[in-house]
Amino acid sequence: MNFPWNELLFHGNWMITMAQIGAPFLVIGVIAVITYFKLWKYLYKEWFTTIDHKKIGIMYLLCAILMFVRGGIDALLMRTQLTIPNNTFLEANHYNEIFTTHGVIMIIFMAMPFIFGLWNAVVPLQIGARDVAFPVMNNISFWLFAGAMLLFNLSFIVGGSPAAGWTNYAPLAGEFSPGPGVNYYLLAIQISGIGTLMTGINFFVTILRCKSPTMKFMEMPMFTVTTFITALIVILIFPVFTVTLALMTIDRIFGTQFFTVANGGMPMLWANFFWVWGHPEVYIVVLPAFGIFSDIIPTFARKHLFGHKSMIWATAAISFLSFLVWVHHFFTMGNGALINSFFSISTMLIAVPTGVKIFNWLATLYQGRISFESPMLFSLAFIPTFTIGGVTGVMLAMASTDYQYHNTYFLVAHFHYTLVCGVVFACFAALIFWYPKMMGYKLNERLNKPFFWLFVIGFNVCFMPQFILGLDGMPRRLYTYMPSDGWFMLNVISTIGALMMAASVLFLVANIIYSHLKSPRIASGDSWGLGRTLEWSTASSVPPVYNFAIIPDWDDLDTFVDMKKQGRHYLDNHNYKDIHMPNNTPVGFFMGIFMTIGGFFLTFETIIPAIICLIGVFGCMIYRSFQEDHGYYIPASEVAATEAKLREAREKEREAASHA
Ligand code: HEM
Ligand SMILES: [Cu+2]
Repeated sequence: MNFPWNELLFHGNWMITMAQIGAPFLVIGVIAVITYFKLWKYLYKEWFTTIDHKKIGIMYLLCAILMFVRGGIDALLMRTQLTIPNNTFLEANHYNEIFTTHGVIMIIFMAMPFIFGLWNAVVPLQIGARDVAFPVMNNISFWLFAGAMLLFNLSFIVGGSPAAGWTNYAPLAGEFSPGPGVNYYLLAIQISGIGTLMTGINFFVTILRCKSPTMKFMEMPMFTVTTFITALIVILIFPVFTVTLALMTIDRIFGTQFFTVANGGMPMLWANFFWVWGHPEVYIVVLPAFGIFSDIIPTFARKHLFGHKSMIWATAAISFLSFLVWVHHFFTMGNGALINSFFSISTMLIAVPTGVKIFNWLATLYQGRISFESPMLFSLAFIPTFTIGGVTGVMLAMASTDYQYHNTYFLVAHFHYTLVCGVVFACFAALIFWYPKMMGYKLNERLNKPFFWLFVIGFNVCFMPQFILGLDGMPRRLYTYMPSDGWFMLNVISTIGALMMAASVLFLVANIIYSHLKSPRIASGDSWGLGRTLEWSTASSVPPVYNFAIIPDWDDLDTFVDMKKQGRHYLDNHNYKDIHMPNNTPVGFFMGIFMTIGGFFLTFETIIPAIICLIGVFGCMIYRSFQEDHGYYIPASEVAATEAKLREAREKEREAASHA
């Protein structure tokens, strides 16, 4: 085996050198802390091998928040570089690497795992299920994602990061990008993509097969509905990207010519394949975000969602149209007027169902008894800011005018208005909203408020000026500019906004630590006292392992609210039966390890060890196939004891509240 040792330690600038020196210490430090506190066994048994969707959800969210920080640091470095003209803080190639890793990390390793974490944490509970349909596969999905995340981040210190943009267009990403950088991109996204596909299948089947038998399809909570439709999008488009990534990988490693300029390759094929996946991909993160707002807004407006059915149809319409718009990403790349017109019109059509949603949210607020807890604040801030993203999207959808906007900061501002207001606001709102479901206590509202205001104001201060910069002709992916360009002031303002967002995240991190130490623990499952859906009907704030001792009924959207009003609860039914539960398993963890190490060797184009790792992956599958694992039963008596204890805790809490 001839491993390219010389490529491993590459010479970047001082930041990379520092990270190269620091990373081993960080790893040793983490290992030392875990060993010192004797946590290995606990972590392995309770977390790494877990098949409990609640725990897998938390692991996804932890990774997503970590990646938000990493992607955010990338963003801050870029904003620092662009603050003044002729800046030499980052040189050109390093800037290219940073916008590439920022884009990939934010979309693939932050937004998606954030959403999947929330699916895991919430969806089985919203449908009255005991777990997902395929709990072991769920664990495998997570470890493929986590391994891929590690692999991608390794590129920063070992071998060098990709620098061809998150879109990775050929031929730049092909023959013009030697070295391991683009291979990291291809293999990390490939590995996490396989996990994503499995997650899509898992949640599609879970919602079809595991929901409470009384729950009708058109009356599922909106987060579940959007999850269902999104899971279908995942199933339809991820195979496309799997193949596309594989074609580019064999182009680069084995010398095929699918996307090359010479020898009959077709670089435009990449652009088409990429966006056939890439446009629906952004809906994979934004549709569940719409679902989150559709659950939070009614809760804090104390009304049910206006136009529930139209919301479902609008979601379906958006997802259908999302497959028919991909060419709007390259109107300027020679498609001809007829094709551009088709995609121009199909893109604008998306504004119609999206508008339906906006009006539904507004109508839900109308005459509601609104209270302004921070999840609601994020939802309210979302409506107008996202509309700016939508309106500028329609502007970009006009092929003829897009010749002006294309690849300028106008586009950068537009997609951050959709991705940050749509997805990140929703993720934060959801994190705060469902935090007690995951952790058993709330995040401190007093610390949430500065977090909210700094983030939302900082966001607008950062990205509003970029619309103007774009109209003034500032191209995206530009590492510096001249004083005579006249872009100085607006860039300064933009950077100030980015700093405000960074400061806001410090409040979030501080809050997570503070609340862990100080927040009062909640006994009731209905942590906000306003819950409308089944996740709030559980016996305790963090549900017991089996979620529901008795599978709850769901006759219509107001079942839980009506029962609360009448002083009834399905928990009053004590007719317990034995509950069947699946066992933990190490296969996912080890498959993740094999895949990651294999991906690493393939990144450095060393085939034999990569094949050995692949055999390891198959070995795990074979091991699992022959393993006899029928799960285990929690006896009815044990369920009764647990439920009695939880009931007592709830009663104590209610009494304490009535005395207060
Ligand atoms: C929250 C604060 C954020 C800031 C300050 C920020 C800033 C930036 C900057 C400065 C660029 C480079 C623009 C250029 O040179 O062309 C960029 C690109 C990008 N950002 Fe962000 N961003 C943020 C959040 C996000 C989020 C949450 C996402 C996705 C969920 C995202 C996705 C992207 C993508 C896809 C690109 C394009 C990368 C490329 O050109 O290949 N960003 N962002
Ligand atoms: Cu698109």
